[in-house]
This record gives sequence, C-alpha cells and structure tokens, in this order.
Amino acid sequence: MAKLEILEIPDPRLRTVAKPVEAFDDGLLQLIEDMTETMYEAQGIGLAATQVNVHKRLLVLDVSEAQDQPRVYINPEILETEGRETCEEGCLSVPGIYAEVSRAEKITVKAQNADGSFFEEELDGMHAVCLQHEMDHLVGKLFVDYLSPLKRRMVTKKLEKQRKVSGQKPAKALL
Ligand code: GNR
Ligand code: NI
Repeated sequence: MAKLEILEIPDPRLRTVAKPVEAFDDGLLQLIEDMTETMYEAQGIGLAATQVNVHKRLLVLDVSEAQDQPRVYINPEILETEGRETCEEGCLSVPGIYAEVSRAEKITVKAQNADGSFFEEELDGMHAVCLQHEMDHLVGKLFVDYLSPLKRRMVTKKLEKQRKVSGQKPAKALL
C-alpha cells in the first residue's frame, strides 16, 4: 500500500484527458488500492486517477457514513440522467474552496469492475454528485469551472492568498 500525492490547482496536469483502462492486471489492482488509501487518508469521499497524476479512466469513491464501502468505477459512462440538483462541493485538488454546483440529480452509469466485468447502476444523492465530480476530473474539468466569472475570480484570489500564508495548510476535510 502506498499513499499517493494529490495534484492541486493550478497544476496543468489536472487538465489532462484520461485514456480508457485496457489492462485489467495486478498493476491496476495496486493502483486501486493506493487510490483508495489516499482517498481515506485525505478524508475525501472520492478520488479520480487524474488527481494522482495517472491519466486513465478510473475513480474510487466511498459515500458511506462509516467510510467502509469503497467502490471503484473503471471506464465509467453515464447512460441517462434525470433532474437537476444543487450541492455544495469541495475538491481535494482545490483545497479550502467550497461552492454550489448544479448537476443531474439521478444518473444511470455503466462501468467496469477491477476484473473487467461490466455493471450498470442507478445513482442519486451524494453518490450521483460524487460520481459526476470524479468523471469531470477524468476529462480535465474541475468544479470551479462551473462558477460564474465573478465567483471564479473570488476563488482565484482566495487560492493566491492561501498560498502566500506560508506554512499554513488549508482545510482538507471535504465531507
Ligand atoms: O471529498 C470530496 N467531497 C466532495 C463533496 C461534495 C462534492 C464532491 C466531493 S468530491 C471530494 C473529493 C474529490 O476532490 N474528489 O475528486
Ligand atoms: Ni475533486
């Protein structure tokens, strides 16, 4: 097991578009383990491979209260969406920033398991929010991209300020 480094804005590598996973091998199992450990240590509810500088289409998430139900989605695709809902989001790659984002309320997702087998699921609530947030990472998109120009400027200023305050790490608990 190894904890991986999480890239933070404005790192340009966060803008990389990930490629499909093709090899369902031991290397993939190790990556899933490492990403899951990294997510739990960072107190996140999800983590996309892009955030740990691996540009493959996979993500892990655990939206359970006890943080004991890790899930992995490989080569995820959204087949159907229904409704809209707004939720306050945060991101391990955009530390200390929280903002309301509107997304589909319910989604039907198709993805692969670690062994390559396909599954389909209907998701809603935080599970749907998190999956859409992680899938955005896989195409180089961050939640702050959805904000109005004014709000984005405020976010940029706050991030600059955070970086100037030397030795002070921004809040990392994003639940
Ligand atoms: O830990 C996280 N919490 C969160 C809260 C609301 C909406 C999305 C998220 S995902 C985030 C972890 C993360 O950055 N995943 O990419
Ligand atoms: Ni994120």
